[in-house]
Amino acid sequence: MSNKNNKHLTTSSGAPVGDNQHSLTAGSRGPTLIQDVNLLEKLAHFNRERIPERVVHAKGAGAHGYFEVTNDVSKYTKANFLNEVGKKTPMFIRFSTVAGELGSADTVRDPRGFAVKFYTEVGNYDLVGNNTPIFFIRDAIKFPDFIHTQKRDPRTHLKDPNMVWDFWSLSPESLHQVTYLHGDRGLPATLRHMNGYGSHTFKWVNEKGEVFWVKYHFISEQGVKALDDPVANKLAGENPDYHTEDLFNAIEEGNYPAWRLYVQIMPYEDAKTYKWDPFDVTKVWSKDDYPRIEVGRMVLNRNPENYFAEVEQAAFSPGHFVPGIEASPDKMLQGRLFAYSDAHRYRVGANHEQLPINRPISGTNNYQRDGYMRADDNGGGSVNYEPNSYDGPKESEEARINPFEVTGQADSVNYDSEDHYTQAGDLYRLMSDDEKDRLINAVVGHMKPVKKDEIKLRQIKHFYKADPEYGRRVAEGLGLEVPEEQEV
Ligand code: HDE
Repeated sequence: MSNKNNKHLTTSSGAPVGDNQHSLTAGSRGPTLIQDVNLLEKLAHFNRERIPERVVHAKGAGAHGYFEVTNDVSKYTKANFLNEVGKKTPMFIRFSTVAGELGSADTVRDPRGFAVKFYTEVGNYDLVGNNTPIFFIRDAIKFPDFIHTQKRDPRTHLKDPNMVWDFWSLSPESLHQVTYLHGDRGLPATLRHMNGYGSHTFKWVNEKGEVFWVKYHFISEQGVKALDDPVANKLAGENPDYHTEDLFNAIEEGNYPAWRLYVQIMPYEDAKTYKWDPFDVTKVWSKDDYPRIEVGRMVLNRNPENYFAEVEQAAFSPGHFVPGIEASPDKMLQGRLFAYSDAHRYRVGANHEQLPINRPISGTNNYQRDGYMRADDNGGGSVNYEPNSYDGPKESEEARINPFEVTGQADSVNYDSEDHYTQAGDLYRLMSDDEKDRLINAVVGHMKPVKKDEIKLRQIKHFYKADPEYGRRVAEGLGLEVPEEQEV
């Protein structure tokens, strides 16, 4: 009796199961027998079904699709998957909220993760971004503290706006993203109606070794639409999986969502003189200075067959580069280069990249061996060290990173500029009147429960410095005066 192509129920060791409805007992009313190994296995495996949820971005939805090159950008990068118009690369995306736990609601005010894995012919390239082009902080060392304020109060186990606004009011670099978050982009109508951004500056290197700085923009072909607070709050209660369901149904019905990928390209030397530090992820580059150039089109056309296997186990890392794409000195990006694979080794295991969803279609060839859950042949009898005289895999010249100058002293230093107000004010002034109304309502609603006026006043000062109207309207909403204008 082979289990191959018939429907015999088996244990996880492949043995056929005699009875899956009744535990084995001594007599009809006797105690259960420990030799009922199917019972023991089922209960024991059930206890181990959950793996640790992501410490951030725990709630998410994923989809498969393809990326097609629509414009030749080979003069900027030698990246293989971008080197021919019409070239298609399979990809997988995972959208997510940031602060909520695995079972939390989709329609909360929060940035949305926008993590793309390109299964290229020379390894996986992961672009792990958000639906905002910027971030709250600009040094990785502040991230655990920032996330603590986004999660639950250690005593009450409740979300606490006191922590959130205390941290933001003492970290003025957050003002731009705080404004973005409380505007319409913080409440996307669906995952299909939002843009995605790499956020950081990355480095592109072409065949000649010329280097360019680049920022990625995924522009939704569905357009950008937002929910307003009352609708979002109602949905959070009635259908906490509203975005997940919408994405799944759209793809199931053949209504494939698509995004156009553009890049902003900055010549290497411009970084030294540009008016904004191009490696400060709380700031954008003006599109007037560096217009967007089209690269390709991403289409999502296949739902996961199994959520846990494909979405829960997906492991993205900003450190998954391919030749032609490299890191910039952005301190947040640098910190992320360690954090993601470290998180996956903890959450999914040392060999998480052997799981089907993470496995590169280009295969792997290295001297790494053993470790938990080795799911391949572990290199068989092949040589497991280098250098060796046994024709083991060798380095590839084109994968060497492009050497670059470093200057200055080793030190813990701040960025050059503390102007966190110009770009936040520009964003405020770009908003229509009704979006400004929604923004002020969202900020006031979020700040109202904060107990200490000191925190509120400190934050109002930041809003005021971005735009006096912004500050005044928030102060009014909170029944406070803008601190003495000359103080600001
Ligand atoms: Fe993340 N982030 N992050 N993040 N992040 C994670 O990786 C981290 C940051 C983002 O769908 C974690 O697997 C640090 C910026 C997305 O699986 C973790 C810093 C941006 C996802 C982690 C940041 C992101 C994550 C949590 C400060 C947008 C979900 C578990 C330097 C550009 C990916 C995990 C998915 C997930 C660390 C900041 C986006 C802990 C240290 C900035 C989309 O590794």
